[in-house]
Amino acid sequence: MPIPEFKPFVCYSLTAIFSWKEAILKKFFCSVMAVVVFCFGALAPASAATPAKEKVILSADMVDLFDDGVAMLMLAKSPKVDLLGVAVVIGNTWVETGTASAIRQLEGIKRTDIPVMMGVNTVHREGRMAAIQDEKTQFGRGPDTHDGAAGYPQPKSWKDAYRAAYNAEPTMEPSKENAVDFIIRQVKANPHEVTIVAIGTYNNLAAAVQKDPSIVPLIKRVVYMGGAFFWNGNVTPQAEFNIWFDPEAARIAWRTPFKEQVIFPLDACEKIKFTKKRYDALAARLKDPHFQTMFANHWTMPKFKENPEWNTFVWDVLCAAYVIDPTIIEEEETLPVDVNTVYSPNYGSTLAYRGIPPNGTQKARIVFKVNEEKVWKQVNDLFDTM
Ligand SMILES: [Ca+2]
Repeated sequence: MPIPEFKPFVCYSLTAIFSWKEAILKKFFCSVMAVVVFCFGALAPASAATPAKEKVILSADMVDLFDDGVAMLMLAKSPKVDLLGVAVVIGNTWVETGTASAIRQLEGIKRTDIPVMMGVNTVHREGRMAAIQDEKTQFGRGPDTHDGAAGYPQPKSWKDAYRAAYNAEPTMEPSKENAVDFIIRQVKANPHEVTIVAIGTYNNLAAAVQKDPSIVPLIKRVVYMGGAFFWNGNVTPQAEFNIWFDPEAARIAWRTPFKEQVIFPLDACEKIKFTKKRYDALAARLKDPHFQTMFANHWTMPKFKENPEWNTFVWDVLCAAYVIDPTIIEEEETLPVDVNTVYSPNYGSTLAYRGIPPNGTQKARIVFKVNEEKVWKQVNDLFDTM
């Protein structure tokens, strides 16, 4: 195959000083140049075609090295993800506690460049935090007795929470920008590119779309952990914790006409168990004393000591694993979804309609099953780096 004619300026300049005997050499030189240019030309499009990193905002009720914590570390360390920031929200923890936890873990992986924003620290229903204890007697409870932030006093500040939990001084501060304003600003700066991963209560997201509805069509998609559709609840027989803690926030979020909503409910999450065996295997992978100490103080430890057969789940981890590798989903169905906000024993239960949905509901991809092996591989790989 003939090499395409190639006559760059350098070759004509050289011709002037080459003798006729050297013309053959010149021709050879130009041909080599043509091959080099051809090869670089071929390489350039390949490099330009490298998929852009997925821009992600994580809205989480952060905890140490479990659930939200592991999800954040997976996203922060994944070469496929650009974690724009961590928006802390009430739920498992008060925002002060969650902020301390996010900072402690980002310090551990030396990613203090990822901003942490303090977000909504209240729930919609007035007096709810104080009423949760009362609800137990009025409405009953499910197998999971977790009260989250309603189960302990609000810390005076995130720094107090940090010092109390880690007996150390933090090396980074949360951003001065509120989590809600951060979401609005980042979505506008990166239209159609931002995935919001909501794995606490949905208050940050609900507040953002209410404050500035113009961001709704600009959000690429929202990935949630929450709900129990064709499955029992955990904190009540019907309701799952993230929704139950602030059902009104969840209803606002799910009824927002986002381009895409993907929900990982208990229907998917409770098919993957976190056991003592799993804990031990992960503990053995950790090398950094920062995380070894954190994992040794894990909230599951007293539970495992009391009963080695006890197990729990890794809810939020599934959302992070999905963002990193969308092929983990094995079973799903797209249906209109809603949240029951009637203050009753079914407060916070979630509904998916195979019949006629109520006005105002939106469709969501409801995940029923993920590939367990792929999820644990991601978690194992993360722990190997820490
Ligand atoms: Ca969570």
